[in-house]
Amino acid sequence: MSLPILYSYRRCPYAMRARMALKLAEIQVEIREVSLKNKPKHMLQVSPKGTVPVLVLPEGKVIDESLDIILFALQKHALGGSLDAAAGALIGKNDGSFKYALDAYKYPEKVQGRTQTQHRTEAEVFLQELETLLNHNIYLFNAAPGLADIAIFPFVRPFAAVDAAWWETSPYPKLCAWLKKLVESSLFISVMEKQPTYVE
Ligand SMILES: N[C@@H](CCC(=O)N[C@@H](CS)C(=O)NCC(=O)O)C(=O)O
Repeated sequence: MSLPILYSYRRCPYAMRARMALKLAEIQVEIREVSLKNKPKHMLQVSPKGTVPVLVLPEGKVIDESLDIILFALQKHALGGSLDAAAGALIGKNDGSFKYALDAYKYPEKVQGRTQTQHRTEAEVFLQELETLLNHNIYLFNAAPGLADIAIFPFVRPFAAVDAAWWETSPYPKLCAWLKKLVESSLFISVMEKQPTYVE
């Protein structure tokens, strides 16, 4: 039987969280590493919006939003917790205001009228919320990594990398430790293995 196909891009945080959820749920997939500048025709045929990740199931069903791929994986495996209201709200903030602030902090020249530090300060509202949660648990909602951790940390990782010296001395020590643990986890390391670019 043919495997589901996952169109993916190694460095995309949305694709990272989809790959991690599928791996945790032990769902085997054929990963097709795409070039974002030259996307495979089949991928664009099944999902014309042209973003990764895209999961194509053997019966033809297409799931082209990373959170929907996580939910699909969740049906097969508990992934350390359900997508309850609290996790859903936190992921919503991550994908909304935090992602916006992350992009602006990374590329401040693209946003007029604000300094890089102002963008960072905006992002810190979310960082503070994560730090507060981590005062209660080692991971966001639990003692083990769960859905929210997987969905959010691929975005905190590039945030930390913008100014590593600031990050390491920032007032978020629990968050720094959380990020380090997740980045060093065998799960993350395994989904970051390099793949040759898929040629149709
Ligand atoms: N809401 C989508 C966002 C996915 C997304 O924006 N992926 C980026 C890469 S990180 C992408 O494919 N961009 C299209 C492009 O760069 O052409 C999801 O969660 O799957």
